[in-house]
Amino acid sequence: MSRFLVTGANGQIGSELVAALRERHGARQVVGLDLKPPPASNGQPREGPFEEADVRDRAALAEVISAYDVGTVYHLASLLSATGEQQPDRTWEVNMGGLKNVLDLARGEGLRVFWPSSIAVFGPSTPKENTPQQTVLDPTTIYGVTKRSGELLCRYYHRRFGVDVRSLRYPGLISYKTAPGGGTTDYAVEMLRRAAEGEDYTCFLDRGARLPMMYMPDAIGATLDLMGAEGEGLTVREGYNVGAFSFTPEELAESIRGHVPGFRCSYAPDERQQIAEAWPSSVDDGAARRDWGWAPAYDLAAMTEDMLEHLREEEWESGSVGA
Ligand code: NAD
Ligand code: AKB
Repeated sequence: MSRFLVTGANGQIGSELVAALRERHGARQVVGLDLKPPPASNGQPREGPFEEADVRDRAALAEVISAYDVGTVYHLASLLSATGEQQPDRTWEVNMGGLKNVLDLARGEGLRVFWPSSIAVFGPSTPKENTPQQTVLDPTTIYGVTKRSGELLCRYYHRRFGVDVRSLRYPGLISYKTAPGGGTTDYAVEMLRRAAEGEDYTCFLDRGARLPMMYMPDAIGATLDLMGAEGEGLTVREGYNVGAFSFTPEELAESIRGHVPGFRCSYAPDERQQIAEAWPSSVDDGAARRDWGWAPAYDLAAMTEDMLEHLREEEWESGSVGA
């Protein structure tokens, strides 16, 4: 069986996707790739193969794909929305250069590709509530520009060269295993972590900034389900809208107080508030539900409970609570 390659393997999603794929297919079948070796603590089985490479380096990617007989690439390596605004040139080079390299190699080698898009493709003129699959796309960040451009490139490579490339517009993802890497939605993970540590939190978004969010087990499930679906049934090759639940920072703080009664959150919005204001509050994911059976398992209450339970376990294991 040909192998799976996950780029950006050390990241918030990559670390959990590598573990899930290794669980399904065996550790040797899944190759992680990132700029640096994975930290010991990120949950990836240590025995699986890992390659240090930059996705901007097409020759290095080609060598890894050939050496491991890779048949499917999960191409996650990217800079995110907040980091992207600090480094727009690098964001274009990594996000677009990396994707173009992967798609060109896929075209030559007949590889299957998963590439994540984002709610960052939407902008101020997009309908905010229940945002349709097909709508105005006017991103305001360089990250959003690379996601929309990437969507069009994926659709083009599928139509023109027959590349089997599939994509999801992930909302903000919430997880406890690996810290998020420089996004606007990262506040949610930060808030939950501080609450689990018994501390207050100052939020960098305003109390009313409502954004679509999803718990990581649903995101991993959606990714694997989309890649397991029959290709004929897929009507969207740019990036399926996938929704789970939406909340404001104030609503998340309230949900946390159901488990941590004294928890206090204050608000000091910074430049990330502007990014959040351009994104939708909720998305219409009817196409994903119809085409490949998308249905999330977690809502805000279930996510909050599960996150706090795991984060508190971590605290006890590290000895920082009750020490
Ligand atoms: P992350 O920042 O946690 O991880 C990205 C990984 O890519 C990092 O480990 C980083 O070292 C690696 N990387 C960066 N530049 C690289 C390069 N030149 N070569 C090789 N590796 C490189 O990001 P994430 O949250 O895991 O996101 C993964 C993908 O999912 C990205 O495409 C992101 O846009 C998308 N996405 C994420 C979210 C979310 O909430 N996490 C939401 C929407 C879309
Ligand atoms: C970010 O905030 O940049 C990401 C995303 C929604 O793409 N979490």
